[in-house]
Amino acid sequence: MTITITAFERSPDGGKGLARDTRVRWALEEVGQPYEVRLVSFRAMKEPAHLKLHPFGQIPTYEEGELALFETGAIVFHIADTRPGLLPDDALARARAITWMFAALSTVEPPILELANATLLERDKSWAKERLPLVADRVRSRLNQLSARLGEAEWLDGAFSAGDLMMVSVLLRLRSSGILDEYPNLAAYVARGEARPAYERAFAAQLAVNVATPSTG
Ligand code: GTB
Repeated sequence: MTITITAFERSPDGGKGLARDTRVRWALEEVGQPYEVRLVSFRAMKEPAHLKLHPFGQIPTYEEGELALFETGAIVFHIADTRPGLLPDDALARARAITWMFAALSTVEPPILELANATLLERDKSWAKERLPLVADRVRSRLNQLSARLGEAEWLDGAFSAGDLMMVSVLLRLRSSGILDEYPNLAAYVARGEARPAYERAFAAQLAVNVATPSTG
């Protein structure tokens, strides 16, 4: 059955892989599942046809036969749950890998998004200079804990899993801040993720879209 995901017609990052279709592409590449991509403009995302697929008018979405999904957590979980390669067979190890997916999305990603918003959207506010260090320290507080847990391990819990895929995807958003480099083991962890052939294919595919239709903004 054909799988179709949606992605930005022109990503604001110009193809740095930070838009969230990259993590879905990565999951599909890890399990060897071919997919198609429908590119959508910012305007089309807010129109009824897309809102039927995604109630919040965002990308990515995922369609497979009668199934339509939104939210990258749900999409990556579905891919990992229905194809071998991203979740262990052992029930307990599987539950732990899923826990790391949730941890990435609900504990580590929120302060990182706050930092991105503070840096990109709030920088000209009168209070931005005072707030930014507080927001950055909230990120550091999570990274201190994550770094301590990862230690010198290659991945978060045994073999590479959907939990690592999601955590690396979330941490990648930090790169331009320089904060990731304060944690050599996390920087190396992210680099290991990016070096996976499946990630490289996913990155190249999203870049090709943005090279073909570069952002004018
Ligand atoms: N919780 C949802 C999920 O995980 O699927 C969040 C989806 C989401 O934030 N989608 C964004 C979107 O559609 C694109 S990925 N935004 C348009 C809108 O809301 O109108 C977020 C994103 C966008 C751009 C960059 N960038 O340029 O660096 C990075 C990340």
